[in-house]
Amino acid sequence: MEITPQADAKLGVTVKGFDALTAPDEHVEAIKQAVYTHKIVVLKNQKLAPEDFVTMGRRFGEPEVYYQPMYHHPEVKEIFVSSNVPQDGERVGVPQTGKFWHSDYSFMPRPFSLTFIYPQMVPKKNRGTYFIDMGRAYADLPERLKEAVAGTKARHSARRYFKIRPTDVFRPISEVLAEIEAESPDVFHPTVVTHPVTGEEILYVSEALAHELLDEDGTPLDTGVLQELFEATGQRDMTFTHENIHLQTFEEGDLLIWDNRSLIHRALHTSTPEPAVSFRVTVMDTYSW
Ligand code: 7UC
Ligand code: FE
Repeated sequence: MEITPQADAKLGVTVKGFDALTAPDEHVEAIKQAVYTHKIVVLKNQKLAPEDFVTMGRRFGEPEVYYQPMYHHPEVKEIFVSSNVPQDGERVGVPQTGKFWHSDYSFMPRPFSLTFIYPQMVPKKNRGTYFIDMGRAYADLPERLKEAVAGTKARHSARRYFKIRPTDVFRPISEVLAEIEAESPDVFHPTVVTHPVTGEEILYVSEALAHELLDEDGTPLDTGVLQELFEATGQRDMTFTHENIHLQTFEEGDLLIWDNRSLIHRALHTSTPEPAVSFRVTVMDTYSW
C-alpha cells in the first residue's frame, strides 16, 4: 500500500494498493488516520460489490442507515444512492443530491464521522465535489468573528433541502412541513467544535443546514454574524474560485473517504445532467465530537 499527497492540492492523499476486503488492520488504521489528518483520501482502483462496500465501511466504524428509505440501495439499505439513471425503468435513489454547502447529517443529533463515496457512473464533464476545510477556514477568520461565535451554538435543519417525494404529490405543503419537523426536529451543535483526534478547532456551520446562532442563554445572535461566516469561509462564492474551495475530481475506480467533521462539501451537478450514479456509505467512529 502506498499513500501519497495529492498533487497541486491543499487537501488529501491518494492510496494505491489497498484491498478493502483483505488488507490487514494496520492498513485500515493508517488510512483512517490519513482521513483525520489529510481530510480526504482517494482510494484508487477499487472494485467492490455493494455488500463489499458496506463491509469496507464496517472496518472503519459503524455504518448508519439513512433515515429516509427513498435513498436506499434496493438490496443494501446501508448504501445511499445518488442517481439520475433508472434501472429497469424504475427510479433508484435520488437525483441531484447534495448540491448545496453542507456536512452530512449535521441536522441530526449525531452527524456521521466519515463519508465514503464510490462513484458508479462517472460523468465526462463537470464531475467532482467541492470541499471547504472548516478547520483552516476557522483559523483564517478575523479575531472579531472568532470572538462573536465563541460559546455559541448553531441551529441546524434539513428543511430547506428536504426532497419532495413521489408520494407527496397533492399533499398540502403544511402537512409535509409538519412531517419534516416531526421526523427531524431542529438540532443544536456548538458553532466551533474540537476535532477528537487532531484537536483542531472547526467552524461547524454550513449555508444549507445552519439557520441561526444562539448565545449561551439561547438568545439569537444578530443574523449578520452567520452571513459573515458564510461569506468569509467561501460558501457564498458562486464562481467557486475562493481560495478555500477545493474541487475534488475522480475517475472510475476511485473511492473517496472524507472527514465529515472537518469538511463541508457541495456536489457538482449540471442542469443538463449526464448520467451519474454514486453510492455512499457513512459511518460513525468511536469518538463523539
Ligand atoms: O437529497 C439530499 O441532498 C440529501 C441531503 C439533504 N442530506 C444528506 C445528508 O447526509 O445529510
Ligand atoms: Fe453530502
